Amino acid sequence: MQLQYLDKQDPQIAEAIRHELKRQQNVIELIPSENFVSLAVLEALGSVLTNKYSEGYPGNRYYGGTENVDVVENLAIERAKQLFGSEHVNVQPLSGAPANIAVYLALLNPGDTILGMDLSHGGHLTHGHPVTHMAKIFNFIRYKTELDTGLIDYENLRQMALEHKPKLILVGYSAYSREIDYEKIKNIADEVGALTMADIAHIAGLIAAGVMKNPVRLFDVVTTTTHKTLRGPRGGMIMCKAKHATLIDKSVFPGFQGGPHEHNIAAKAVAFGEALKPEFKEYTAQILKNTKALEATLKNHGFKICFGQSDNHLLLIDVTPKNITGKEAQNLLDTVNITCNKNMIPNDPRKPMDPSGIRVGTPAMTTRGFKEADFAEVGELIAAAIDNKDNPAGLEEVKKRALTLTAKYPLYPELNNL
Ligand code: DSN
Repeated sequence: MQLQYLDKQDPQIAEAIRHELKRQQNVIELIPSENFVSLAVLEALGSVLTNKYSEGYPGNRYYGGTENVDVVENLAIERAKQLFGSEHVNVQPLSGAPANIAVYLALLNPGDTILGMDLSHGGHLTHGHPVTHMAKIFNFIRYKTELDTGLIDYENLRQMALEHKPKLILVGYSAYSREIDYEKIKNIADEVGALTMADIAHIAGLIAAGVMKNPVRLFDVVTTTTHKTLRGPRGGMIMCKAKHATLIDKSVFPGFQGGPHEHNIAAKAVAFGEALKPEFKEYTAQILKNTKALEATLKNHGFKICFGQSDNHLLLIDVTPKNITGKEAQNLLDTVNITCNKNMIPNDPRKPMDPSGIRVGTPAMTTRGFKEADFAEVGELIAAAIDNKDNPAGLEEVKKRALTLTAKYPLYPELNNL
């Protein structure tokens, strides 16, 4: 990897970067929120745009010399509008949590009630988990899924909305694998006079490509990160109806953030440009096929898939019937070059640092070129690793098979041996 300046000036950091490249090349990456950006995105991220301050918005900045960052930010906004069909876009949120917080602070007052999904049912920390600062400011109430169908319990959600009169109803999840009925949520919100917000961080790429339902035209506000299925740099974005534009923009800056990270916004623009191409639709369709292939193999091996099945890019698996915990499974899979994350399952009796489940997803390895047969093999490897958890020779065999798969689809070969 070409790190000519770092090699001379800071060899420790250069070495860590090289090791991370090797790690990414040699593992089957199944964390559903991770992906591999293009070299063009990496180039934009490492550009001189990182040097520039530009508080404000294109055409209306507090600093001089912003003519080039205005071009960059306008391109990011226009491409995002085209991708999602949004009336207004703010590309400045530094990531998903700041995007969500900026929306709450824009549209609500302290003490207002927000109805969001329970974390163990697939929700997200920033949707009002008691450990977050937002839970001290707003009154979060949590709805759940139906355990028998795996679907959101819309009738219960409606009853909760009627009882608690939320100002905002929040959908969008980080471990929930089913499609969302946005129309139903919108109807409930209209019945109680609530605003609607969807956090589509995980499925943004699938929505942009049209392989999952799009809430952007229906909902008041939609937030997302840009680095998951959307395959851009780490970052956030807010889309909203034109009537909320001023409040949202003022909330992001100057309300909550300072200078936008224009190198990152440039990388977002590059990724949005990639997502507008026909190949991206093929990529997202392949993500869905690959998830189904992985799901089928894991079901054949007796794994319990939470919510019944997956309609998107991820699977939440209760591993406890296999006499292993989520933490043990994550650590075991690490030893055979398969990376996933431990995860709470609905109504989990265990604790977050050693829960009952693992969460796996297909976006990253689909980027590398994996097809259904490869993901069927991944399912076999997960099952074989857990079956052989006390058999070092068996685990060694699984690791060899994992390395065969990663070698078949090289990652960033252009960066090797430079
Ligand atoms: N950390 C992200 C995820 O893994 O889902 C969400 O914030």
